[in-house]
Parts: sequence; C-alpha cells; structure tokens
Amino acid sequence: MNNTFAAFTSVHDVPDIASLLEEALRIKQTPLAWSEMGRHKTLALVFFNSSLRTRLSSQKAAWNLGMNTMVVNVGTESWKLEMHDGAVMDSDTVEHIKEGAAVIGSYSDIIGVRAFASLTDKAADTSEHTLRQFQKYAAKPLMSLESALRHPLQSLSDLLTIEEVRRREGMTRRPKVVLSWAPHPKALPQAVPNSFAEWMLRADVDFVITHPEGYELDETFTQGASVITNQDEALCDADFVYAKNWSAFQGENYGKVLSNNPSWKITAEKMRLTREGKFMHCLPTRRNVEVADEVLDSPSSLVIQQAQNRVVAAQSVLKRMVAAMS
Ligand code: SN0
Repeated sequence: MNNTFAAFTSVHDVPDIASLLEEALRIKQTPLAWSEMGRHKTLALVFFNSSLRTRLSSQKAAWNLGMNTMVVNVGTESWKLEMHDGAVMDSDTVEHIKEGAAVIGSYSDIIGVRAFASLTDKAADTSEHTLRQFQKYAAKPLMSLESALRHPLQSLSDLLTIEEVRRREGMTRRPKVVLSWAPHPKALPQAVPNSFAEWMLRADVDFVITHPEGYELDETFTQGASVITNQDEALCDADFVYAKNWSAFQGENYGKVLSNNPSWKITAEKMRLTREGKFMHCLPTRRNVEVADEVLDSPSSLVIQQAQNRVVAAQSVLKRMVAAMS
C-alpha cells in the first residue's frame, strides 16, 4: 500500500488508519529519530483564524523532522486576500488568492492552511472554498489546519489519545465514545464534531452522538452513528465523553445558535452516568459553560494529553508528506 500523503485534508486521504496510528505511537517514543528527513524542506503555515495548539504543534512537528517553517496570518500581517473569481477589487481586498497562494506555494514544499467556516455562506463553507482554492493555486501538498468542514489533525490526535488510554488501561471491550454538544456563548463551526465523527466511524469503537434537537450535523459525516437527543441516556456507560459546541447546520438555521440549554454542560454528576469515563475536548474550552471546573481539573480529563498528541499527529502527517517527495 502506498502510505505516503500528497494531501491531508480528511480521513479519506488516509488509506491505512491502523498503520498511521502505529507510526504515530513510534514517533511519540522517538520524536527525533527522523530529524534529518525534512532538511531543507519548508513548511508554510497560513492562518485565516486564531490558533494556539495548531500553530505551535505544527511548527514543533516540522522542527522535529528538521524542516523550516514560515507562518503567515492573513489579513492582519499579510494583505487581505480576495477569494472570488472575477472580483472587481476596488474595495478592501488587496491581493487575489490566485497570486497570494501561488507565491506562498513557490516558497514552500508543504502548505498548511486554516480557514474556518464563515457560518454565513453555506455553499462556500460546504465546498471548503478557501482550502480548495489554496490547494489549487499553491499547487503544493496541503495539510489542513482546520477547514470549514473538518479538523483532521485534531481527530488524529483524538484517536491516538483514545488508543493510548485503551492500551494503558488494558481495555479489551470496544470502547463507547460519546460526542456531546455543549453550550457556548458564540456560534461555532461544525468542523471539529464533523471530523471527529468521520474518524470515529472508521475506528474500532461504538460511537454515539448526542445533541439537542435542531443541531443535527451533516449526514455525510454522521452516517452510521447512533444519534440520541437525550444526553443522560447517551452518556450511560460511556468510556470517553467528547464535549464540543457547534452551531446549527441544517436549512435556514445554518450557523445559528438555537437553544443554549445550560443543562447540557458536562458536570461531575453527568460523568457519574459513564463507566468511569474520560473527558475529552479539543480546546479552547469555555470553563463552566461547556464543562465544569470539577471535570476539567479531575484526573479523568484527557485535554492536555490530546493537545500534546497534536505534535505527534502533525509529525506523522508531515513525515509521510516528506516521504512522498524523496
Ligand atoms: C474553533 C472551533 O472550530 O470551534 C477551534 C477549535 C479547535 N473554536 C473557536 O473558535 C472557539 C472560540 C471561542 O470564542 O470560544
């Protein structure tokens, strides 16, 4: 099987999840064992949105492989890019993505792009317009740093974290993994839950999604999952509870906050419904809105391990991309 990557934008770019996981576990043991592999290769990281983990873990992963990195924050540090073909650029956009992406591509061997959903233009969001335009005009291997629809580096870290816990605890049963919607003051994208679902549905786990009515995700990502609108019922006997807020996806409600029922917050009482379940979140999280302090500060929380595994995930992906070049 060809296990190099020309792109990493979704689970569909990974033909062999099990062997990628094994490789990630090896990389975690000896992160500097391939420190010459990426010598003289340059990774450009392009951010249209804020980032803490993705920005730092991607750079660290590249450095572990001996690569150079460049970071661009579009709009604040570079020119504001125009995304529409045929635009008459007499307003606030300064440079077209055709030139912008082509120039960044010419300086780089691999490009990482973060472009969140607008939550207003559903057609552009569901075609991952910014990510795909970048891929087209940069014409270099592309690693998604969270697109409008997906966050595959996060999902790979999440899967790795679940696998580590499963091995550490000698868990022989198929773990029950519950993705729970949680309240939040803002409208957030669906990328993290979409992506988590599409990875979990290919993993050896029982996967359940729970959310209030109206927050149904796109079936493209959730087909095959059990979806339950009663959170307590969903949490029953869970081994892993993954909390995340997202805004509505369906129809006229696209990008809206419908209800924001505080009873969906993950508390110690909710965790007692689980089978001594572990708590997961991609971060950043709004303490005491999405999840109570008592859960985040308890030994059952895996959030820091998930974040540490972001380096391993990025390094596993970059290693395969660099391998494809030599
Ligand atoms: C992003 C999201 O997709 O939900 C990134 C998660 C990795 N999260 C946010 O934008 C949080 C913003 C906030 O105000 O809490």
